[in-house]
Amino acid sequence: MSYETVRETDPTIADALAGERRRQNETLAMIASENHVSEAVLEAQGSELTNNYAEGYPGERYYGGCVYADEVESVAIERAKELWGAEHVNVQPHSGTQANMGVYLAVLEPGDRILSLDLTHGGHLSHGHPANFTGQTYEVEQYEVDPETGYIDYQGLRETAESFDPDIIVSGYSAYPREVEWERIQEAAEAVDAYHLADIAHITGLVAAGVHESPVGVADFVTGSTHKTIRAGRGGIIMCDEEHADAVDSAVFPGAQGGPAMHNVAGKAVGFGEALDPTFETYAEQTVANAQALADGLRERGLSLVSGGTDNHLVLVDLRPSHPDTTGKEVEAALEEAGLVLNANTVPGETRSPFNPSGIRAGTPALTTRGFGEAACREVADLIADVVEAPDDEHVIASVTDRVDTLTDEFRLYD
Ligand code: DSN
Repeated sequence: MSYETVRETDPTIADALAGERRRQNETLAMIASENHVSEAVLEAQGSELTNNYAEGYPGERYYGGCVYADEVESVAIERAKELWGAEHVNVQPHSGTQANMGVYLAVLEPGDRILSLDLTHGGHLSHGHPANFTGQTYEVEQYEVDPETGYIDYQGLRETAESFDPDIIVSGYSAYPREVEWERIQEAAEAVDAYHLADIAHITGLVAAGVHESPVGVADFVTGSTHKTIRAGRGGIIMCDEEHADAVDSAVFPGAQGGPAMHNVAGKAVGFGEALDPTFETYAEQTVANAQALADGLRERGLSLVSGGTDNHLVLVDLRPSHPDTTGKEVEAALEEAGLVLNANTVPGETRSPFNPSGIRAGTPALTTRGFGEAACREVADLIADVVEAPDDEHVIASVTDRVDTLTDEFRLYD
């Protein structure tokens, strides 16, 4: 895509758009929740569907002029059903949080009880954090990871469920590097007659490709986002059985949202189509292999990983054992200076603040899209370790910057 037309009318924004393209091309995106979509998805997202008001669902809109919106949304739904094997899919949520909101509105009343993983242990704001509508609308209790292993404490979850008696148990996480045992959480939910929402926002693509066990058909509701390990552009998605279809659809529209962002739904349709190609499975497998290579490299350099490694697309480094005086924010800033973009993250048993926590989170979905394999990810592990060891050393930052430049030249992104 070129920004020539924007440049004619709005040079300020054209400069910012070109700058962002350059930034993505010339740095390595290792934020575990980010990826790079194809030019086809970008084009669909920039289409005239942004002008269309399609309140309602295909064939049942509140406005005229929805003939192509109907076609696009129906195709997105059918492709999603094929990818994840769900009976019912809603592709309208604007984000993963909006998808979760749709589920809560569908089955909870204000004051009902949510049991979810603590944010500092890998959970998400929309699972009941006090600063989020969920923490303000519902009563929330949290489970944790086992402090020794870093794995979900399934037994603790079960015991908390029995004492707290939740209306819904939320599984699926934002900073959890291990495979999730959906069945065990489902058993806990059934034991206390609660719904089970599996939020697979981070691993939507891994699940679609069969690289991570699927909660579809296990949990009552599965939500996801469409821009992390699947490259379908920014947005959310809800999957459920037919019995919950009407409640979910009404909760999304008119319950939580107005008109759908049909240009984004078009991006989802195109991205889902790309994910149905057999090459997507190879991409997902490589994403996990790359995360494991990254984990191996970091461990070999003496860094401590929550849970000791990874089964998915991300690693979570706890800086405290190896570098007790270095914070996640310092490392994030030094790495960004060198062209490696990831985020500071809380770790289980966090002793600092969420804004300046003790860990860093790194993911491989975007690197894998660029064509990285395990050897390049091992090299990135070395670069991260170099910076962690000397975040204030300008010679180290300069040397890492040179090596990042070589990698971005070798693994090219957008033209
Ligand atoms: N903020 C996203 C993440 O980085 O995990 C989740 O919504």
